[in-house]
Amino acid sequence: MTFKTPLRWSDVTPQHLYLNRRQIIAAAGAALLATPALAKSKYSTDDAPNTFEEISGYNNYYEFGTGKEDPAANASMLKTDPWTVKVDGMVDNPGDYALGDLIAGLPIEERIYRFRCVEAWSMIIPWQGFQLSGLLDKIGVQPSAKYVAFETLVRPEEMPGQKMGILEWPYREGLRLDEAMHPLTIIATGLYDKPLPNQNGAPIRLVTPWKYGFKGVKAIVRISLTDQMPQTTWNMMAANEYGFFANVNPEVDHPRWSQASERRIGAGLFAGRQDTLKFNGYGDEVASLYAGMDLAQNY
Ligand SMILES: Nc1nc2c(c(=O)[nH]1)N[C@H]1C(S)=C(S)[C@@H](COP(=O)(O)O)O[C@H]1N2
Ligand SMILES: [Mo]
Repeated sequence: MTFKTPLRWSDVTPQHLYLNRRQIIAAAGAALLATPALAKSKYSTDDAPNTFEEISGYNNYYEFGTGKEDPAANASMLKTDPWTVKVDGMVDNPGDYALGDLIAGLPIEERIYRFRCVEAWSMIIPWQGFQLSGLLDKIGVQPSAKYVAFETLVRPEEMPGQKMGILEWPYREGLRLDEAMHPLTIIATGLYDKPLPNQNGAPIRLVTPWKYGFKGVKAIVRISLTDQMPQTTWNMMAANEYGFFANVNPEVDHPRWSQASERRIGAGLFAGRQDTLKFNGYGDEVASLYAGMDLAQNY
């Protein structure tokens, strides 16, 4: 494919720009663009991604306020360099790691994932990141470990929401070890060929696409291996509404609203709601992790 007329990037919307750029890369090779060619992942969806503006302008990040536009307005004050991550618990190589050392050598891929918030809205997000399993292999998980716990930074001077008692800080999340080792589970370092915006969880955040968005703990400063199911922020806050597993499940409603459908951000006023898919559409990959478990009890 060749272009007869030069494309003017300003003529197209970001979503079209994204698709055109992919076609160009395929046709002409990476030499045309300065963007490093990232490995294509078999785990990516073909759904058209949301725009960068949507993904970085409509966020949940209570450290910066509870409004969807608060994180974009307030998160630029967070200093993400230098960044230290504490690795502790049942690991062979515990320590306080400079982020660069901790993730050195882990292959970064693009993963275009569906994202489903527990509040029944969704997006398609082109993350860049590495498989959490690679990091866990590096730090040496001991045989006794059964869970991974994560904590977000506590720095009220730069995270104004932490001066308010909205949640108990630090924000905490956790995964069972088999969930953490699953190839779909990534730590994101960027999106849309850019470093992760602060409001999306810079410098590193968890992404588990078959689970509700609140599992995706942002600005991670601690990774602990344990043999006990870790406490998680939303479960501590309202155990009857937010369980440990948080698997996307249209058959199990939230006590205050249905989970059967979702609103795709950016789809327009008249687009209508979409049916929510069990495990957010990733059932072929992850359903076997929960064989024999009652998912209405283990929500
Ligand atoms: N530290 C921290 N991580 C967090 C949250 C938060 O408030 N604080 N919100 C969660 C929720 S409810 C969602 S839906 C996702 C939103 O991620 P996004 O803003 O990148 O779309 O982040 C999750 N991670
Ligand atoms: Mo969410």
